[in-house]
Amino acid sequence: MPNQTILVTGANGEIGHGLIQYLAEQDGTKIVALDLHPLDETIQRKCHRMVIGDILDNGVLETLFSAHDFDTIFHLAALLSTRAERQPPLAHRVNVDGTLNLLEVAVTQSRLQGREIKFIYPSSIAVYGLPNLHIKQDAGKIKENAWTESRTMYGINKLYCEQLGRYYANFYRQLDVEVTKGRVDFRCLRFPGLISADTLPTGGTSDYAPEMLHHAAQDKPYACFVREDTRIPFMAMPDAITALLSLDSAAREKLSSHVYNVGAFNPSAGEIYGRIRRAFRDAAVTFSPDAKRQAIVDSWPGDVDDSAARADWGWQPAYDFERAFAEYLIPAVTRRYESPSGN
Ligand code: AKB
Repeated sequence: MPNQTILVTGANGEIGHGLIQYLAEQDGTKIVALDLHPLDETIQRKCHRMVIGDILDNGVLETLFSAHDFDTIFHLAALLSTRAERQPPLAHRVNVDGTLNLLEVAVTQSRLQGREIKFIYPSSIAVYGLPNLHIKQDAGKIKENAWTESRTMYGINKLYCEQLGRYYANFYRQLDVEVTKGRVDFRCLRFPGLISADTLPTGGTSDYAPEMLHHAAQDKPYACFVREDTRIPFMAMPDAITALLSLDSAAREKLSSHVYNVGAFNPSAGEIYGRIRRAFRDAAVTFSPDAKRQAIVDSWPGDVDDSAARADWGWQPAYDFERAFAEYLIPAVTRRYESPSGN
């Protein structure tokens, strides 16, 4: 995607870090980063512009969109599932109102200029809600339109925003007398839990996997807040970035949906611990489930059916469970904590 102007919201978050590192290597790409907090030095210097501001502040968004003609928006800003459960109205404001604000400025810009703006939106396995463990086990790989009765504020926010995106892409102001050219090309991925060697997530409920790894690499004990047999899908961060970029560059006529599952591997918490212990022999993990967070993870699928993504735009993760740990996570996390700055 050479010579594009790209907006990344929530730029300082986990996905933002990985995405900006990659985008910065593309010739001529101008990255405009928006976050509530100043960006880490490592990614700040890769951006054309950094704006410290809130997606809930229409003034900030209007100023941003009057200064730049965006080709693509990666809307990553969100409050994750555990945090959202603690502050539901705030989660609704950030996750839903924030997304609506961005869709609105995006569609306004696209209509004024008579062109399309791509809107890439990470959703989550949190949109699913399996009622109990028996059903979860029997359900196997879940398709996009099954079991979407989430029990979390975050999952419900994401599910609704998927629908908002579909509306903005296809039906926005459908009663207007004049048909205005220009639209939002909304494309969404439902991510599993993500594991990065460079950053730790904050406020999620799949955080036990990355937390276990980062604690072990620092020789710190870790009390895992879910049972050993807990199973949900995960993905290594490089594959998450690949998924976003592949969906972004897919030809629109190939896309049969606005929303796609993407999967990679689905180990139990005990299997994750076993793999970590092969690399860090002294890793000290105890399992002390927190019943409430456990119930959330138990309601998420054990695996997802991502055949639509594979068929439509060639989704294929590079990292399975073994390769993710052997070739990416263990070496990178070891380097990270060996270096004096911890970076
Ligand atoms: C969370 O735990 O909230 C996120 C997610 C599964 O979307 N990592």
